Amino acid sequence: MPSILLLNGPNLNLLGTRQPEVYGSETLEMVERSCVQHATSLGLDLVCMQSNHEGALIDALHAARGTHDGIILNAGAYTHTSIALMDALFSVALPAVEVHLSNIHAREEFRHQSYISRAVIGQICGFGSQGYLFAIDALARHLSGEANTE
Ligand code: CA2
Repeated sequence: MPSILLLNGPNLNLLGTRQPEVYGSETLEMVERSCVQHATSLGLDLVCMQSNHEGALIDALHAARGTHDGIILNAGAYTHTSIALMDALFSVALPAVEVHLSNIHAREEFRHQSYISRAVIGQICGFGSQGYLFAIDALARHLSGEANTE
């Protein structure tokens, strides 16, 4: 069974506790549960992890090589700053989808830049937690060879 790593970055452990108008009212646990359910329904295994630490996220990406077949990453604010995370994504050479709950392009200027987007097959943003489900669909298609993404 193909396996996907769902990786969430800094502050996303606080989902559902503040700023529901921006990030929704579901907790990370709720989001992860529906992702596992959706992946299972598509015949995929999905493993979830969250960290507030850049190095731990990089370690998780390195460990994904040989363990998982694809990656879904919401790197939180590291999206806009971390060349190290971008390099780690390139180095593992697994298909990855970038997800953001909010539409980062409609927000402050500093959120428009994503280092992560250079290393992924695509970016999904602005659809709240549904974006993770879209990312699972996209990876499922990609892994099955049906998609026309590289
Ligand atoms: O829209 C997204 O998913 C973001 O990756 C979320 C990051 C933000 O820095 C990015 O620009 C866009 C922030 C996550 C903060 O999450 C919280 C959730 C609830 C309460 C407080 C923070």
